[in-house]
Amino acid sequence: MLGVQELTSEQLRSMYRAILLPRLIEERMLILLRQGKLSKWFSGIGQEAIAVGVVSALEADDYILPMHRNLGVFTGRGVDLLTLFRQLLGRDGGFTRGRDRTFHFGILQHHIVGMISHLAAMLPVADGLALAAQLKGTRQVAAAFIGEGSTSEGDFHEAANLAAVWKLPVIIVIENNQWALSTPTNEQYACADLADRAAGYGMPGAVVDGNDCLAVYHAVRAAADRARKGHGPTLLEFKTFRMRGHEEASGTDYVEEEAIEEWARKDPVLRFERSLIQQGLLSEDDAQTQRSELKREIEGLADQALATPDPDSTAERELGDVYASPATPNSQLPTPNSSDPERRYVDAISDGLREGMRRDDKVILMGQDIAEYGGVYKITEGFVEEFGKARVRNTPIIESAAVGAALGLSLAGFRPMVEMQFGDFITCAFNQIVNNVAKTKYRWDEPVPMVIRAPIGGGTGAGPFHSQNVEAWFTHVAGLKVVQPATPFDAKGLLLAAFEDGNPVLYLEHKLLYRSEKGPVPDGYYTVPIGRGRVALAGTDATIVTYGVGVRWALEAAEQLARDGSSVEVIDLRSLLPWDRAMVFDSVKKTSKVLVLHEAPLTGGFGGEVAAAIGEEMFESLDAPVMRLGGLDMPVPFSKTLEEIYMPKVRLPAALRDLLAY
Ligand SMILES: Cc1ncc(C[n+]2csc(CCOP(=O)(O)OP(=O)(O)O)c2C)c(N)n1
Repeated sequence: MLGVQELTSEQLRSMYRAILLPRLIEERMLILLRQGKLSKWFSGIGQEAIAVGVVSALEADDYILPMHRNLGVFTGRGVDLLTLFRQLLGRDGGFTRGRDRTFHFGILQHHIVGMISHLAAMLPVADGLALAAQLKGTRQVAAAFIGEGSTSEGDFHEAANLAAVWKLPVIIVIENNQWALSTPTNEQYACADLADRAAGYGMPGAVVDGNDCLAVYHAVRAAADRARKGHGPTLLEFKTFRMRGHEEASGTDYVEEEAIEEWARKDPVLRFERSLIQQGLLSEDDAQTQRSELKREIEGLADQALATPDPDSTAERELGDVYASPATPNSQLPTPNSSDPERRYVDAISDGLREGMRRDDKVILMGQDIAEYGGVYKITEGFVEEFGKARVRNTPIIESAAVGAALGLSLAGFRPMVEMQFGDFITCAFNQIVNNVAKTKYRWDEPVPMVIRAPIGGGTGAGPFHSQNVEAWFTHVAGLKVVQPATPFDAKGLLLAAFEDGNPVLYLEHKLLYRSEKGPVPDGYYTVPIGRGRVALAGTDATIVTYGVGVRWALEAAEQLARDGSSVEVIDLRSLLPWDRAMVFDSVKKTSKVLVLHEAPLTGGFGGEVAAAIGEEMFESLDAPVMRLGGLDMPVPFSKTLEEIYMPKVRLPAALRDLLAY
């Protein structure tokens, strides 16, 4: 065993207690599981040396991102055990109040950021936390746990690469327990050791005995020292063994008995205990007394937790915790003034970003080619000169890790913005957005202020992968807000509102409008409240509810019809999640006829939501069925002539005539 001499006997004895505690808690949990008092358990028995070694080697304010077998991180950081037991048993008073299971939560007070089920999703978050430390100039590091199986996930590679490129103070802690559910390592990866990959990312890597608490301690200590000196990340592969089934119900039939016996002889708790006894730092009696005392304490806590009722709540309370309340609720509705300077839509976005960055130095921009190059649409041109490279950051081509890193930054007090180079590529970040970013506030009550900007839409002859409208993929996701401005005024005001909001806001900007839409945009700071629509044109005979480029088409069509004596009202939703139901319902009450229009394909489009709500709530005001018009249910074609066939614009005049004539 390495380096015993470098730790005081006091430290070694407290490390013994630290490794014993999770083992004994787990043993209790396994009994509760057999008694049917616990629904599921992912055992970390045999792997405790890694969690305990990591916690012991790091400072209390270093971030740790544990996974499903790392009870030792929570106990090691001294989290309240009764709350933890209530959490593990799914009772009221647990860290998530019954909203998520076992270790799926963070406690920022303890600098722990817990997992989501999606494997590897927390690695990019560790990058963001480490970046926050780098930007603030603290000496904190972020250590992220991951199983060897999960190193096959894309997020692992994106995050490792990003950490290396940005020299982030990150420690990647691979727990190689040789099984990923039932899959052995030779069916998971083809390199000899996962630590070999480190060289490919440009960081040091090492294989470490994961059943030796002190070996773990020293390896992590060295990696942390390196990170604190600004030398960047380290990848540590801890060899260990999963002694029990993937989770208790699935068993270990596929594991050879000899392997289990061999690794039982290397049990990290017994090994550490024996070594302390051999060195005279612990007596057999001492060890026995500690075990008995801890067992008694654990039993008492488990009984107390079991006596706690199941979570009790109401729909209102649960819904009320999905979003953070906006920092400064906006009640006034600003409107453009014709004396304001005229700006293009693209310049209004740029202006809004600049205002947002000037107002709050916690706003950090990340995206592909956004720094010196100014972004593919030149929205951030000149930003590096004004704000510096630390705040205007080129990322590698990593949509998922960029969003994950933004989550980490956000948890550490920043207001990040990620620019998707094209909205279509947001699919590569889907998991981070819908599972990690959107669900954090509800699960463990930590707000995630951030903005994701995405240039979307067709009409530019850009083909199936640079023309899509992505809103419906996200308006289904509680925890996100989704906006889509149609005018330069709203483009700036909604962007500033998105930064102010305190929630994750997806800001969709239509590429066709960038340089063709112009209008008055005030200088300085103003916000357009999220969730409020706008009557783009008042009318009496029918309503078109739309957003984005649809507003332009609707206004053109309404103008055409006005010549024939029909008066069409156009509602620009501006915000899709949440959307302005009251404004839409008022308009329907007035006109009794409504058409919902969007560029995205019709089936499953956001218009279906609006149409359904009108049908449910306004049935008695309607003089015609609610009509919907969207793009054809097909990919957006490349050729301009084919793209015109796709676009609903060509079908709009006829649809409106039908509606008016109904
Ligand atoms: C993205 C994703 N795919 C699949 C799963 C299902 N799953 C949960 S744990 C697991 C095995 C993980 O193996 P490993 O990363 O080696 O960690 P270990 O469980 O061995 O600690 C799988 C396949 C998941 N949770 N997330």
